[in-house]
Amino acid sequence: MTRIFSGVKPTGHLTLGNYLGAVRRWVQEDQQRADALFSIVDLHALTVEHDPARVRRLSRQAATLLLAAGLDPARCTLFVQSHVDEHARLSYLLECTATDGEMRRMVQYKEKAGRERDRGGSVRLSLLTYPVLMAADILAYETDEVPVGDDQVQHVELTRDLAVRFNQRYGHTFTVPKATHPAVGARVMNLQEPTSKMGKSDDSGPGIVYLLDEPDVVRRKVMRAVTDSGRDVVYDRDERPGLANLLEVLAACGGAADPAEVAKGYASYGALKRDVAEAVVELLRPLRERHAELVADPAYVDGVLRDGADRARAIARPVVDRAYRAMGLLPAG
Ligand code: AQP
Repeated sequence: MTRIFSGVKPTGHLTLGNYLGAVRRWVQEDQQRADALFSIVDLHALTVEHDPARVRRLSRQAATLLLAAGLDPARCTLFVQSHVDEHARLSYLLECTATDGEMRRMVQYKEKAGRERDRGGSVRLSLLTYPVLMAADILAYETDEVPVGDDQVQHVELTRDLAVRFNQRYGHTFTVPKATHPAVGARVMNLQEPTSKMGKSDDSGPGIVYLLDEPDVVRRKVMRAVTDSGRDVVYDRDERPGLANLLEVLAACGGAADPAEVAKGYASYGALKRDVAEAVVELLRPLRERHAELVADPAYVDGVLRDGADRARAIARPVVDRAYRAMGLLPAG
């Protein structure tokens, strides 16, 4: 059976981008057809300035939201990354497989390190090495497929390179995974800055639709989305990124329709925005309702995470032990 691994970082409240780019497909497709593991990758949230209490809170909230979105513990494995030591164990071996040049080429590193430095802050070493930890997340589970948004494709490519290199050098140890991504919704853009990704750790609240936003807040954010001075509704990602983003969101909310086709149904920006707002509100309504129920039952969520970590550990331990032996580390007696 195909093995799938994917994760979400507790760096902020989950967004519409996370849902359309990743979570919806985890729920509707991946957990139905494959042996799927989904992780709250909390170690990755420590690569930038963080508040410990907030990371803890966001980890629990992400788990609750993923269950509310429809992840079913009977069909998939949901767990917190730091509950399974194998991720950190394998990460070190992969640091001994990767080169520093490879790490410095990662686009996310360059962007985030640049932002940190512009703010006058220091750059944590883990920001440079985190793609290796991500590779460990994936390789520890003999993963075949990694469903991700466009922003993570480069990291999955790195993971493939590391797996191939390790296998060639030390003998076949890892499955070489591949990235898969949704046709529409692969990159939802910030409503206020439509050339930037809608990222949950950004500060620009009005441009980000959070899954737990009240319906009126969603409507306000969509109605105020930045577009352009044109009048006709046409799909052009390069020249009219704000409008294109709205069309893509509407297409993604309705399934897999082509945004250029969606554009043909509109004569004004106002009508389009109103429909986008209502489509997003309706998309999120059941999720918000289920989330409210689950919040009232934290013991259930804890139990799911405990069982998930047990299952994840049982898969990862033998794979990582094998990698230790392959690299020449003496097994404990
Ligand atoms: N805007 C997006 N459009 C489509 N897919 C997206 N994803 C994230 N944002 C979008 C996908 O959601 C999954 C989990 O994402 P993540 O937690 O790794 O990243 P994030 O939400 O982008 O969080 P940050 O902290 O704001 O990320 P940075 O700052 O690292 O960009 C992934 O499959 C991701 O592709």
